[in-house]
Amino acid sequence: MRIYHPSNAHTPTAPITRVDEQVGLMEPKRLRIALAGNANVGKSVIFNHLTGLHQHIGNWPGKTVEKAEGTLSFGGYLIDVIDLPGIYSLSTFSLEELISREYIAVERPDVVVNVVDASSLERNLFFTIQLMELGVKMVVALNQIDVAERRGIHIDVERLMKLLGVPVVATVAIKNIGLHQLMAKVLEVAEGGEAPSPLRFGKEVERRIEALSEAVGGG
Ligand SMILES: Nc1nc2c(ncn2[C@@H]2O[C@H](COP(=O)(O)OP(=O)(O)OP(=O)(O)O)[C@@H](O)[C@H]2O)c(=O)[nH]1
Ligand SMILES: [Mg+2]
Repeated sequence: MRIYHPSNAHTPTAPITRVDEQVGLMEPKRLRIALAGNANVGKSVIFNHLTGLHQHIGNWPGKTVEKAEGTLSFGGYLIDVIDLPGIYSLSTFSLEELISREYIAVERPDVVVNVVDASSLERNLFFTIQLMELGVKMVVALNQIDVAERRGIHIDVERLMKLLGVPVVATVAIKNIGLHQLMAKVLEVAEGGEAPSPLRFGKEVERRIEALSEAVGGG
């Protein structure tokens, strides 16, 4: 098992190519990805690194919440990236949460990049588990590991990945560390990966869930 430490991190050798640097006449394959997660985890920093000047900032239809879309070229794909609004609280249904959930569940992006704050992992994983329940292909960006390390929090990335059954890539977005690896993993998942299996909650809870879904006609 490999414990993550910043000294293991390395700046990517091959830079992420933005659309303006793209060459060749072949029609690129298209992909749609969404950055989703709690507020203040680093989604917009990642979004800016990936898309640079190729951004369009508007509003969600009929809402006052900002909508940021951008494009990047990576690994032969033209990738549309959407920076979803951060989820502030799971106890209240905020506008941001509704927008994010609806986009993921209805628009079904090819891959969801769930950005989590490594220094508040427990709180952040609530949303990760909810995403897993939606059955979308996903990759976890374990961001702000520099902050976690400074607070003495060491995360075993391999173990987390095994426990969740979802790929996890450690990143320090403000230093552009791990973003190349993150995008490589996104492509891997888009091309061949499977959506995560929903978590099993134990016999008793599962039995009750089954009874409830039968009662509401879900079989
Ligand atoms: N130390 C450190 N700071 C980071 C890292 N990533 C982001 N930040 C900082 O965290 C803060 C929040 O980053 P944002 O990208 O705005 O977060 P967000 O997820 O888009 O937040 P919302 O839009 O509110 O949902 C900023 O002050 C960033 O500079 C990181 O890897 N390390
Ligand atoms: Mg943001």
